[in-house]
Amino acid sequence: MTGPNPLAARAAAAFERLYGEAPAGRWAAPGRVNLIGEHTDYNDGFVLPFALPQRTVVAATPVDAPLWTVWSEQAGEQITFDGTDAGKPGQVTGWGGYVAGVVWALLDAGHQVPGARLTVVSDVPPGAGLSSSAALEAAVLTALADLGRIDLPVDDRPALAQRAENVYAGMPCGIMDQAASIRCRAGHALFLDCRSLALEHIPFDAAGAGLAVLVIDSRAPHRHVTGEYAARRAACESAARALGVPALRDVTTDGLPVALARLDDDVVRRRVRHVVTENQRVLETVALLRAGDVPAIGPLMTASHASMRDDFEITVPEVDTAVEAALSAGAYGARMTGGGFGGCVLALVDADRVDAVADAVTAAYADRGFTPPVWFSAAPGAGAAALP
Ligand code: GAF
Repeated sequence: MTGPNPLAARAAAAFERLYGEAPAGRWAAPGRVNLIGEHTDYNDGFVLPFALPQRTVVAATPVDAPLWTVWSEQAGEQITFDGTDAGKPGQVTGWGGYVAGVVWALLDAGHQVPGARLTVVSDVPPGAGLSSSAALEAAVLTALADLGRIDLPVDDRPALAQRAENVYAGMPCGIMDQAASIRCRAGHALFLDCRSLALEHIPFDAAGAGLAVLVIDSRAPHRHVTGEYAARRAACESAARALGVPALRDVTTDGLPVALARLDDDVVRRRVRHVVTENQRVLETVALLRAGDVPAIGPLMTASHASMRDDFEITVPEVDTAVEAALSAGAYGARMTGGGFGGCVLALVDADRVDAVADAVTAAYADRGFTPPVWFSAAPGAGAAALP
């Protein structure tokens, strides 16, 4: 990171105010958007997220006891937990569960975890589907690994943070968000094979192509997100079992008609069709970006949205409206990003049309009586790291 970092300064100032000394260090981890590849991660498939400039900063100092004291600016509260709390998944709830979950996952993997005092400051909006929880997990994990000199290769960190969320916080997510927050690189999207965990940094320079990625927060109230997410995951896993494959990743687009014919339930057929076609769209998007043809990914984004709306059934009227209005206003492509049932829409637009497209979405929202959207344009930022 270059230049002054107001988040880091706030985290350090809060640390001094609360604990009466300067922190030993500061660490940052970003939120993410996913360019394409939704609900493919837990099907052993492909994803293509990039890190946002918005990030979570942790200031921390080790202490000599198995005790963690954590203050969060966004939550406006301080919590404390000990080794017994950290040892019992679900014991610490709310935002603190992501912190305790990381301690639990490190202990469970056999590491010596230092007790610590921490302050957390973030500009990743919570509840907007931009992976604020993964950013918190990644920032805390990076901090504790450094403070405890824990020998934990960066390749192994996303799965550890995912376990914190799956087991401690009880959210059955895939690995995309933690991998994005930990492994992304500035100027690149992260092409991740969620089966082998092989990854490739794909240059993604929308600005260089005269374009921008507009991120529109639909402001839709989240509706039963965890339950619906778990239901989608269960449907995919039962379809894979019915088809006799380890995961839906193993159904190819060529093999899709035969696979669909073997499934009785129309809902399950549509879930499978989404996953199989979405994996293919990720591969095609990566090929276009490798060829330097950024505008050409637009139709794949829009097709991904239609698949999430019609086959996976994870969109809501606010996100569909944002996509339609962005496309009508000239976007090359638009799609919901993240788990669904609210959250954000990405629109690929000419750089000089950002305001016009955002205004068109705002006007469409006003027509339908929705809470006005908020938006920003985003370029790929860096993954988790210690700050100078
Ligand atoms: C959420 C989950 F946390 C990810 O693992 C991923 O499944 C995503 O929804 C959908 O692609 O962000």
